[in-house]
Amino acid sequence: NFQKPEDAIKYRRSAMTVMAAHFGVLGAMANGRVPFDAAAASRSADVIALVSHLPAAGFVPGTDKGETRAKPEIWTENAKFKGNYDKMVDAVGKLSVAAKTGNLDTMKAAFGPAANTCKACHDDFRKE
Ligand code: ASC
Repeated sequence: NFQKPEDAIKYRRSAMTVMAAHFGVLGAMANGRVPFDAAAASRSADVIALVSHLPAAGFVPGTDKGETRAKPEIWTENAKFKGNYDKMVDAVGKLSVAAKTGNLDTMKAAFGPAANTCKACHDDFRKE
């Protein structure tokens, strides 16, 4: 799938960068920094839900060196990593459903749990 280890690293990081940008859009609405825009929230949540499936393919063995903060535990505790990952995909799927209601409080209620799944995996599997 990838020619070189750095290609896999770049791929997964790029996907997570896209996710973070759209989490930023939703976060700004959730904390009131920008007015709630239901259509924009729905689009951002859809991007996150779609792109959430992509980083997994980039975590190929032997890609814990170079431009990455990936911990070796991703591979030595791979079942735990996959469990965290699946919780993230599930939570951002729920976030996209919530964002489509057009109700800010509903989106906010799903945003916190989704962000927590990002944080949980970073705490366990990402170096400072
Ligand atoms: C983001 C981002 C993360 C998560 C995390 C949630 O927007 O870049 O890593 O949300 O901060 O706590």
